[in-house]
Amino acid sequence: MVCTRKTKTLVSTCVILSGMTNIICLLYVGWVTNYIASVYVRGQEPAPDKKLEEDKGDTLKIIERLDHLENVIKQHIQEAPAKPEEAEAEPFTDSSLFAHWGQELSPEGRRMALKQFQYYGYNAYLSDRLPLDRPLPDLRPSGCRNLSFPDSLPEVSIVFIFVNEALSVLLRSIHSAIERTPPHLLKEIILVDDNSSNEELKEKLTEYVNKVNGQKPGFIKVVRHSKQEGLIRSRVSGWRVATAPVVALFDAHVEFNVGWAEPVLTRIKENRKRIISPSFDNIKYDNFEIEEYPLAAQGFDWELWCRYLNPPKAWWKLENSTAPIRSPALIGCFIVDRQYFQEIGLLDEGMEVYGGENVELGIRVWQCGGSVEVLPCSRIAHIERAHKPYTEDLTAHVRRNALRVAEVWMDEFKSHVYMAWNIPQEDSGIDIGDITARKALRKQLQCKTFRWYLVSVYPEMRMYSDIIAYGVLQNSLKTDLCLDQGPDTENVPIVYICHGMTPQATT
Ligand SMILES: *[C@@H]1O[C@H](CO)[C@@H](O)[C@H](O)[C@H]1NC(C)=O
Ligand SMILES: *[C@@H]1O[C@H](CO)[C@@H](O)[C@H](O)[C@H]1NC(C)=O
Ligand SMILES: *[C@@H]1O[C@H](CO)[C@@H](O)[C@H](O)[C@H]1NC(C)=O
Ligand SMILES: [Mn+2]
Repeated sequence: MVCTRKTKTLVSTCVILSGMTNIICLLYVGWVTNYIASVYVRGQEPAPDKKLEEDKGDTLKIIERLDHLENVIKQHIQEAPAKPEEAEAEPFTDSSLFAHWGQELSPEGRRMALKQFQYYGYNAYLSDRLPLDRPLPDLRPSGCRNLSFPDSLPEVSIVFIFVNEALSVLLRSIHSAIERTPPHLLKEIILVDDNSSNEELKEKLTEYVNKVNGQKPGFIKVVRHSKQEGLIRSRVSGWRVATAPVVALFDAHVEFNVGWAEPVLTRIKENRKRIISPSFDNIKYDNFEIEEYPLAAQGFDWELWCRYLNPPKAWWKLENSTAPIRSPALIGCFIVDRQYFQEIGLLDEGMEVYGGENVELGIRVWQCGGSVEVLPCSRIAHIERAHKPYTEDLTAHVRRNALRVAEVWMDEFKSHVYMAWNIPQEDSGIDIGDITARKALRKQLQCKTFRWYLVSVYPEMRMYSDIIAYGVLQNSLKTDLCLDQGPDTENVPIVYICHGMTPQATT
C-alpha cells in the first residue's frame, strides 16, 4: 500500500527545503505530524474533527516537531537499498534498525540483520525467529465483541500478492489468515508471485504449499508471473483464479486479527455493492511490535497519493465506534464481491506498476452506484516498510496513473491533478496510454459526475476556482533562478535556485 510511503517523501521534501518553509509543505507536515502524534500516543481517543483543524493553524508546534521528523527522514534517505557490495562494508551502528532493537546482538548477527533489512525494508532476520502463529493484541473497539452476525455468510478467497517477500513474513500472513478466519468461511488462499527472484520463494514455498494441500487438496493456489506485472495487474491475476463469492485482496506482509471476517462478510451480504477495507494497525518494521492506529477513513490528495482521513462528522455523531466509516477511497487492500468487482470494471489494467489504482477504484465505485467503507471491527496489522525494495522511481508511474484517473473520471476537475503535479494540461508530454475502454466503461455504467462525488462523498477535498495560471516563474536571463516563496516569517518572495517544488510552483 502506498499511503505512508508518500507522506515520508513529502516530508523529506519539506525538510530538505526547511530553510524556506512554505505553507503547502507545512500543511502536509501538519497533517503528517498530527497523524504521527495520534499514532504514537497510544490509547488516546481521537478527538472528533477538532484535531485536524487545530494542528493546521499551529505552525509553531509543527516546526518543533520537524526536528524529530528530520531524524526519521535522514534514516530513510540513508537506508535506500544499497548495492550488495556496499551493504557489506557499510557501518551499521546508526541504522534505524537498531534504534529500538538488537542492542544485544553480536556484530555478526547485526551484519546479517542489516543486510536483510536493506533488502526487504523490514526486519526479516527477526521475523525468521518469531513464531508463525504468534498472538496479536485484540485492538477492536470494545463494542465489537458483543456484535452478533448472521449464521450464514458467503465464503471468501484471500489473495496475497508479493514480489521478493521474506518467506517467514509471507507464511505468517497465510497462517494468521487460516487461524483467524472461521474455517467454514475461508474457501481458499491464492498466492500471486509477481516474478520474484528470491530463491526461498521457489522450492521452500512450493514445499509448504504441497504440505498444506496434502491435507486440504487445492486449498492454496499459486500463480507465478513469468514477467513482472506490478501490483495492479497482480491483484487482478489473483481475482481471476478466485472461486469464492467474495474476494479479499491483500499484501503479503500482514497479520489478520481475531474476528476480522464476520463484519466484512455481513456488510457485503447485505449489499454486494459495498467495497470494504479493514482498519489497519502497524507492524513496526524493526521490532515487529503491533502499534495501534486510530480509526480512519481513506482518501487522497490532488496528486492522487492516498492518505488517511479523520472519519466524517456523521460518523462521530453516531457515537458508535463499531459503526462502518464511510470512505472516499481505498488505500490498497480491500474485500469485494467477486462478481460485482467484474461488473464495475476490476482495476484499470492500463495503469503501470503501482499507485493510483486504489483511488481510481474508490472514485469509480462511488460515481457508479456503489460505496466504500472502513470497518472498525475488522482489523489487520500491516508492515510499513522503512523503504521499498525497488530501486525504480515510483513517482513517474504514479503521475502517469493519476493522469489516467483525471482524464477518465474527473471532468472539469482534472485541471486540479495537472496543477498538483505542476504539468500543463495540453501537450503534457506524458503518454498515459489508451483510455477509450475506461471511458466506455464510465458511459456504460452511467456514472455520476465528479462534482457529485466531491460534494456528496469527499467534501473535505479542497476545490480551486478561477485559476489564471500555475507553474514556476523562471528568470529568463539566468535560467537556473526562480521566484520562491522564501522564509515564511518574513513574508517576502525571494529568487532562489530552481527546484520546481511547492515553494516555487504557484497558482
Ligand atoms: C457485552 O455483553 C455483556 C454480556 O452479554 C454485557 O455485560 C456487556 O455490558 C456488553 N458490553 C457492551 C460494550 O455492550
Ligand atoms: C521472471 O521473468 C523472467 C523474464 O522476464 C523469466 O525468464 C523468469 O523465468 C521469470 N521467473 C519466474 C519465477 O517466473
Ligand atoms: C453500532 O453499530 C453496529 C454496527 O453497525 C450496529 O450493529 C449496532 O446496532 C450499533 N449500535 C447502536 C447502539 O446503534
Ligand atoms: Mn504493503
